[in-house]
Amino acid sequence: MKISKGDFKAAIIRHLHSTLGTDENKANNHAWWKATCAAIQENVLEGLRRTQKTHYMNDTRAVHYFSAEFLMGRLLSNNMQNFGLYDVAHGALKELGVELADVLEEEPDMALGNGGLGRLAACFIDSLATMELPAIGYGIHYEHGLFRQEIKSGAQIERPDSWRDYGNPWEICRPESIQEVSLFGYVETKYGDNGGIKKEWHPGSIVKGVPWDIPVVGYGGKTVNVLRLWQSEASDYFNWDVFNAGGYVDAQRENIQAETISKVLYPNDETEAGKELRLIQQYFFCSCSLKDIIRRYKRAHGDDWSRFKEQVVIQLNDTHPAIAIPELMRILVDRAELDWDTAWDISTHVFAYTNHTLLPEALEKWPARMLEKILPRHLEIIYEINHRFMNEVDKKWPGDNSKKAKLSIIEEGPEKMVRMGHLSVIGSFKVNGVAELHSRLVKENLFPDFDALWPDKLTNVTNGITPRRWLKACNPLLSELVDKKVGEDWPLNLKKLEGLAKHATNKTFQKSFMSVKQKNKQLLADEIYASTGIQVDTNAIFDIQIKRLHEYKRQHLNLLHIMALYRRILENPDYDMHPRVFIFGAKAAPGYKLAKDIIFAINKVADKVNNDPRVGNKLKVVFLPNYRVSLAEKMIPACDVSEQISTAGKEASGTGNMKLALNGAVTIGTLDGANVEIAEEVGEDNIFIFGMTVEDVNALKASGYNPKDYYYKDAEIKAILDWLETDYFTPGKPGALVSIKQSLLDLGDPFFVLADFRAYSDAQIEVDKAYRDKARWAEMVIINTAMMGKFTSDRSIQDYVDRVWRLDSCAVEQQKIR
Ligand code: GL7
Repeated sequence: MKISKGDFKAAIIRHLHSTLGTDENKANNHAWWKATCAAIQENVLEGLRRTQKTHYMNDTRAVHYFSAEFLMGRLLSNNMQNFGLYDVAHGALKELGVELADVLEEEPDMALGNGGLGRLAACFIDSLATMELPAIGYGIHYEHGLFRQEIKSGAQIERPDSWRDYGNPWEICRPESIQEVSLFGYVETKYGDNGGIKKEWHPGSIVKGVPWDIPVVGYGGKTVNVLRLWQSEASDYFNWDVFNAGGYVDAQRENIQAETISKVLYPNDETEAGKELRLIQQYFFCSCSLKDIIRRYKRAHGDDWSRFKEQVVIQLNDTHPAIAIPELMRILVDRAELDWDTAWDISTHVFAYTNHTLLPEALEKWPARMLEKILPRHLEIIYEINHRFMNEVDKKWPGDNSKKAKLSIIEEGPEKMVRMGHLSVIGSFKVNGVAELHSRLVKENLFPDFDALWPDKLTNVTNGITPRRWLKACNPLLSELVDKKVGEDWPLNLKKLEGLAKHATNKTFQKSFMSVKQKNKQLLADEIYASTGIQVDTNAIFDIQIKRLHEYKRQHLNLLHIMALYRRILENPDYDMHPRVFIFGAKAAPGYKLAKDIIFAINKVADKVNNDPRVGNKLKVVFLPNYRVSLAEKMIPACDVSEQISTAGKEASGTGNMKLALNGAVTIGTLDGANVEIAEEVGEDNIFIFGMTVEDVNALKASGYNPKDYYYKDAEIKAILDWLETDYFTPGKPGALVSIKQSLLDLGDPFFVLADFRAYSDAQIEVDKAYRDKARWAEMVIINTAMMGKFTSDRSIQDYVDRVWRLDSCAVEQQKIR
């Protein structure tokens, strides 16, 4: 039963009155937002109850997605879409004199993640619910998510994010499912009468994990799964037991402030934080989650562990939750008193691990000393896992000590380190990379010996994105057009978009498609003006690079090219190019100096270019502050050219590349990550591929790369880099931008920016040419949208189901929509 506009209106008013204690005359947009959420939440909770009951009755096997990050963004519009209530809500609010668009803007983003890895987790739980798969997301209920970025005089300033300061209407606290987590202390070895030994961990500190559930509504509103996030609190009876049992003063000293554990998200992307608190965060949420899974399992199976591996699969989203492996072993061996082999058999049939990066600085390693202090029993278990594994290595490569050293979980050196990647591979039954190229490099370069040892363990699952958020919700105009051409079920079957391809050369359809793009560009232009005061021409090419700021992503390659264009215009006022607006969105890790310098440089170059009358409208540069999911939703539909220009071999997959192409942008990119597969899908005529391949990069590295060769041979490169040293862009402050030049010349240009510059610049000339041919461009754009079917996260999830999880969907009785 569909809810009517009248009923929905009544529900909103009812919540204004009795949930919020206000009324129609007093309510501001925030109150309307909360009341609308509450009205939708009625449906959400009914769906949740039905889903949980169905899963319980059917005793379903479920996947448990362990992730330190879930970058959810806003939920109201998504939940309305998924229940098919968007138009109803829009109409109901209109009759109340309220604009839905304004109401939606009230919702703070749930930014409990850094970038692609966290957003992938959010897309995956959307697909899991949509595909009616029994699944739970497990993570951390950070009080502060990723910092809010302000730009002051061109520089990034970090401000705290407070996403739930005024209450979050979606989350439900579940005090009935609180867990206790132990930390610190020591391990006692007890000798039994029969000669057996037993280990007992006497923790030095205990904290409480309080679960908050965020319902995850599948498209169609049938299955509502949950994302369960743990918040840390001081334990009630805290250390009395510990204190009395051990009687030692250290218990107090070791006690960290319990609340700090879930206080903040580490703002680093692709770098290992390497901090004690970070390890505690990881252990905290893994321990709570495992105990939660076991509690649920025991409700159905009591102490019979034999079916555990049939019921439970746990996906480790990168190594951040890898400590769950020894934690499950500890619970099974020390608590449930299973023998080691039985416990290991269960464990290694439960865990699977996704690798998201090859960057060495992101591969987690913990000092053994730190583990010993925080999790003394887990370190012992890791040693035991490693000892047995080394025996296995010895069987395969007898007497080969260098193999052992290479494969060991323990890295010997001045400081003994525990390699969490190795632990994850050894403790999992499947390991996957996130795009074809990346998975090949995982096999060939990162874990070749593991691949030799277990040839079936390493596999690929190419990433995907949810088309519900990343086309249907964020681009209503294009969605409507697509509906008319291919029918309305493409959000569930994205391959249907291929039906657009046959219209790609149709003039009328080209016109409609490009008119949608033009309208979306106007909306973004308004947003740009509102947030930066910069006026941009919507007839210009909108060229967008949105992603975390990192040298390997090469925003500075983009910047050097912008400077080159600027210089060409100054040298030749008639320089022939179609007007272009370069738009950036990016946050830099607060401690990443060069990344912050690049943001500063972009803003300084923007100031100059945008205010130089000699340039006119030909060139504009915009840095939109505080890039986040909700801003991405506004930028992506308006993009003409998508910048995916990482050094080949460095971007594991990328997912922004998929979102932009889906919304009718043409990619300029390297053969890296999922760009390779995007190129396969759209065909080489509909993408601008440039620059070195992974093999080229390796060859150049081997032959000895010297960036100065490019500096001295290419006059334009030299002029641009020298320009950075003057005070042209920073009047009165010469040298303010010099760190970029230094990184490229004196520090060896580790990401081959100069080596790829000319190829990039040439490719941009091709882009310019193609755009000026309106018919050709429209065709390219349409083909891009048409051929993105592969990149729905539903396909990724189906690959996980087939290759990793062996999971069945479970139909939940269709709820009444109230
Ligand atoms: C990342 C990769 O860098 C990115 O290419 C990939 O798309 C994403 C999801 O698989 O994972 N790995 C990583 O450590 N971060 C990523 O975004 C932070």
